[in-house]
Amino acid sequence: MELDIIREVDPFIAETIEKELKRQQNTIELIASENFTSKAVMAACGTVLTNKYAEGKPHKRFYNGCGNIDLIEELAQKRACELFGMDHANVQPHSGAQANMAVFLYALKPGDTVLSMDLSNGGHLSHGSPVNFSGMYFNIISYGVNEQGEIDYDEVQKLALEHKPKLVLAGASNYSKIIDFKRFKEIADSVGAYFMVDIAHIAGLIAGGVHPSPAPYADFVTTTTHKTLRGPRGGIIMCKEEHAMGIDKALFPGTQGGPLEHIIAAKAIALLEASKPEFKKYAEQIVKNAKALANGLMDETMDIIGGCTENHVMTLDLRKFNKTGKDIANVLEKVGITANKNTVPNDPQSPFVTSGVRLGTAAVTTRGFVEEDMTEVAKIIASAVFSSDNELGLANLRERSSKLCAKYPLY
Ligand code: DSN
Repeated sequence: MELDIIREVDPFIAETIEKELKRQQNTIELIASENFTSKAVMAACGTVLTNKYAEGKPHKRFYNGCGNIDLIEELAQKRACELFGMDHANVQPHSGAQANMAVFLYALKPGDTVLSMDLSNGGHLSHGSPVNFSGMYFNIISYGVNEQGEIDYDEVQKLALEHKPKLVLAGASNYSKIIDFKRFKEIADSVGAYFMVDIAHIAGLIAGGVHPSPAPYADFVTTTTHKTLRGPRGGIIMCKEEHAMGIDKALFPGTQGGPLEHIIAAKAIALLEASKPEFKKYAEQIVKNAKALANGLMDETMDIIGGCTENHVMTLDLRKFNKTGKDIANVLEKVGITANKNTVPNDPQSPFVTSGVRLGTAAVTTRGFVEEDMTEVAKIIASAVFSSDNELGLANLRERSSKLCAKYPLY
């Protein structure tokens, strides 16, 4: 229906969206940061709310005519606070990176020290990478992971005492273990630092009760809404009440302009969905599927960093096969599996090549995949790694992927 409307105006865009729909339907999506929203979430993104300017916050806007917008944004804020147990929520960040930027602007002065996870060890660009504003304007001290893929909390404590950061940041883009927020908070307290947690990857797992919550400990919690939380693309900042006004100002006018109220409506819907008992089952199944995938891969002689996963994500370590993440991610695409190349700890390859592939189970779990399907996915991945030069073999594997996709229709 919507596509027909688009087609009348812009056939190329309509046709390309249709192709993308088919790609998503006929691909096993293992990118750990992607998911498939509900139709209700998606519908909200295409509404008249996109027409409205609403700079400011509910009931304190710079434009008139915001009565309906206020109701929607307030409800989204309330649902975020209730779901994650935080005092205050700002639902306007356009993305996780914008959410993080606003916290940095509020909590730090240029040159202040931040202790955060190194990007190549599983951190995030906006946590202090030299190519991001966070690494350009602040003094970043990084912690990493050991060969088991685990944060060494004693090392984090040591770095904190040595460098006296003003902000300690927990949270990652590629970390497969449960994060000990209590321990991080003790470290932050030991040097009088703020404690910030970026839960972008694990927000849905926290909402579903399968990962501990940082709420009792954190000054600031940032997240994206489109990963395990299964909402529209966007971000949220939550914080303790004492920081609420400063955080709001740091986002607008500090770093953003007009909020995307159509996306905020979609966030409200996703937050409602994430509060339902079905979502708890979904979150549990994400973790079961991740464990089944990791075990399946190891049964096929593949290496997983840390030897297991405790959440939705894992890194396939290709070093012993002398293959690169870049090549294998491309081979996987040929067999109908989408994933992304990713560094392994102490990777000998550059970040553009890498020795690993990151795999996550949030999206396939939304489709309905269960453990036995993940075992088949593991077999397809392993066969693709072993027969990466055999075009006929790859074509057969593509068939097996298509069969799995057909078992769980999407949209
Ligand atoms: N793109 C996100 C991810 O893949 O984890 C990070 O920004």
